[in-house]
Amino acid sequence: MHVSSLPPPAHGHFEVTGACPHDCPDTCSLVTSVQDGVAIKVHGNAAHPHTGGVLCTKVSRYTERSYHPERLLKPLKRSGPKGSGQFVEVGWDEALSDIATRLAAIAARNPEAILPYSYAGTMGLVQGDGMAARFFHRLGASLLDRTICASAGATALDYTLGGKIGTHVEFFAESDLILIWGSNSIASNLHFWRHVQSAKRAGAKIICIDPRKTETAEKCHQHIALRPGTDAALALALMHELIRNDWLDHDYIAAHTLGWEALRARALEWTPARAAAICGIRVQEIEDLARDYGQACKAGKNVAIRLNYGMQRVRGGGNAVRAVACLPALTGAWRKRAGGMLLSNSGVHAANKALLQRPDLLGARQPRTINMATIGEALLQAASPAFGPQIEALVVYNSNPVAVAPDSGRVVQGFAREDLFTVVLEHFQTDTADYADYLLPATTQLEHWDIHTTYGHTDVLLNRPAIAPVGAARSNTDVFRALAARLGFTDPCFAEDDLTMARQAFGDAIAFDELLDKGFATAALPDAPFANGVFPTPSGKCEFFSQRLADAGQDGLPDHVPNYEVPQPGDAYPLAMISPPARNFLNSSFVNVKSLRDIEGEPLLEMHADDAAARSIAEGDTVRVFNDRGSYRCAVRINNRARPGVVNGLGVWWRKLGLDGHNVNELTSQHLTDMGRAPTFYDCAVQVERAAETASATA
Ligand SMILES: Nc1nc2c(c(=O)[nH]1)N[C@H]1C(S)=C(S)[C@@H](COP(=O)(O)OP(=O)(O)OC[C@H]3O[C@@H](n4cnc5c(=O)[nH]c(N)nc54)[C@H](O)[C@@H]3O)O[C@H]1N2
Ligand SMILES: Nc1nc2c(c(=O)[nH]1)N[C@H]1C(S)=C(S)[C@@H](COP(=O)(O)OP(=O)(O)OC[C@H]3O[C@@H](n4cnc5c(=O)[nH]c(N)nc54)[C@H](O)[C@@H]3O)O[C@H]1N2
Ligand code: SF4
Ligand SMILES: [Mo]
Repeated sequence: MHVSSLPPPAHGHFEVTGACPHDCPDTCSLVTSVQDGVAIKVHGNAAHPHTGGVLCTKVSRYTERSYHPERLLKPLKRSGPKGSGQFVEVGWDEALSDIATRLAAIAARNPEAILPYSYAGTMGLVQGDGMAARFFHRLGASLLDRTICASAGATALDYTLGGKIGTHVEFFAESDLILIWGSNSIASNLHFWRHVQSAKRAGAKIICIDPRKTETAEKCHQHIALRPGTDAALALALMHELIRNDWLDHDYIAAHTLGWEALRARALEWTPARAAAICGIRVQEIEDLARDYGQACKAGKNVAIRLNYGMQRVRGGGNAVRAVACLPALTGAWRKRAGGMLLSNSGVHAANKALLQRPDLLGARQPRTINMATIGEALLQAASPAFGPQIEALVVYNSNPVAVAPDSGRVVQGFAREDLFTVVLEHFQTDTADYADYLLPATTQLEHWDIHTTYGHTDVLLNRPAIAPVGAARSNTDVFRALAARLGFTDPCFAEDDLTMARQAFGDAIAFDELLDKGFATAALPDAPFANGVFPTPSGKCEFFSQRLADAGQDGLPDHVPNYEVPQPGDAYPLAMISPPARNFLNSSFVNVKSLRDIEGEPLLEMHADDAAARSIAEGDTVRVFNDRGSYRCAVRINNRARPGVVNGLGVWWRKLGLDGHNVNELTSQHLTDMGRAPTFYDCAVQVERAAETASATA
């Protein structure tokens, strides 16, 4: 294979290595075939062990996305009412000058009235919060608390294990028992699933713990369909059984844990019967799971938990992650490289954020922090001593908050403010882009440099541009560099190019030549991170009891924290709704790629036959899903993917591609998790009825 040097010339055939930019634990190594300056096809890199030459369906269609007929190719300026999505083309110069002038005027009054809003549209360290962070730090803009996805679980891991470190994903192939807990791996972590299949072929038992019977749950030996938000109760009851049957590793507990006696007392309160009633499962299921887990650990087998983020999108999400994270320390499962637990490995490589993002450019200024999870409320707040200035300008990149943030009704109301100046950097005219005053065309991963770490495996990847920017698209870095120049920011960091920034990310910690050569670099790491304890917590132990939590006024031990919205029969909103992602979308990305949208069909609500019958709802009906926050209409699927009392509103559709211009986030709330200030997407009570149209159509 010929790997090109810099961006390949416009003539000839080249294979260019890159990295998948998406917010997915797999972070695949890509190879793009380029013919005469046109990207023909994106493949999985066969030389990269984690990728193994395989991509998911979504990204194997990446050229379809990059050359999409609706790709934004020119800067646009709003020409109609706010939110109308009506724009006229303008030149880059006019757009950048006007944006710079508007931001400068606001900053002269108070830079904290300006808010950047971004997430992981690209996970790249350069096009993510590299140059953008420098720009906003220098400006003194409000800081953004980036909580929308993982901060409950991340905070819980930090309190318990001391960081986002876990079992290496490839060693799951050697495990004898795997619990897939709160994760639809086949849909959202496909390359992990390959290791599970290897383990399964070698005789491992696989158990899935998920309210929804996902495509993953179907392929496991056993599926435990608990109610959403009840994982901590289940984990505590497992501890109860581990203690009662002495399926414990007393040496590991004594040497490497903190708070054992207190946790023991807590767990003994959690009989399987008590937990079963809360989880909505049978006592026997808990006892069997405890026996499988406990006996395998006691017998010295490789027992690993793949935890993912499904369980932490509820009020008690942090406590749930903490409770599960205690299990491998109680049983000594950490002793084995194919044992332990993996939620995230993003703590393995620390990028040099101080150099990339330059928080020192703030000087003595300490801007307020705005939580992205409650952007709806934040945009609707007036100036006050507690809040600070009203948000007057919003610069959105790498995110589609109007579709993905909770409580869309409020989010839309905020974005619709006529007095809000909104700039959106995007590939497409998303729901958020409709509300822009300026909509700027961004480059895709095929068109810019970047460097990536991952939260699934432990390699570092480099992304080379494979083609020239499509149309007049510009990279995020280019736009913020240009704005910095117009605002007169003279620090030399604003002149650095993307390749220089990519080199800065890890300095000497990663061999950059290896990245340039192969597209990925592998670091030498211990096989089993906590085989000998040495947890990066304050005590150096796995902290069952966390003094830091206690000092913050919280329970120092994990406990079951009930959901905000626990529906009861007879309630106005008697069903719990979760809204996990659809397999062929990535959050709201790819919803506009027709071949992928055709696979998903239309926005769907999955419902159990008993719940449907009680509402005279039939397969394929259009239903209205509603609560006090809002409503949306979609088609219903009556199947065993939904357990009784729980409906699954598959996400995250673009609002404007749904039936009535709304999506599932119309119903979700702005309540926050117990730890990490994260959203509670899966803690949501609703009611469902046949939509009027269906009734009249079939009457
Ligand atoms: N195809 C695809 N892949 C993706 C994404 C995508 O949108 N599409 N999103 C990416 C992103 S941003 C992320 S953060 C990761 C997420 O990766 P995962 O955390 O693995 O996410 P999901 O596949 O949503 O799996 C969550 C599962 O949790 C279940 N669940 C919901 N509530 C509960 C609960 O209370 N307890 C338990 N035990 N389970 C619960 C859901 O039914 C769902 O099957 O995936 C990434 N990968
Ligand atoms: N109901 C419900 N809501 C959810 C979730 C759920 O499970 N249920 N999941 C939540 C989770 S886990 C997450 S992570 C969030 C995700 O929310 P977001 O991070 O907003 O993710 P996306 O919806 O994929 O939107 C990313 C946008 O970035 C753009 N983009 C990609 N690359 C670039 C680039 O290089 N430059 C620029 N300027 N733009 C780029 C893409 O075109 C896309 O429109 O959604 C959350 N919302
Ligand atoms: S979305 Fe995930 S599985 Fe698909 S190519 Fe990207 S990293 Fe790989
Ligand atoms: Mo996420």
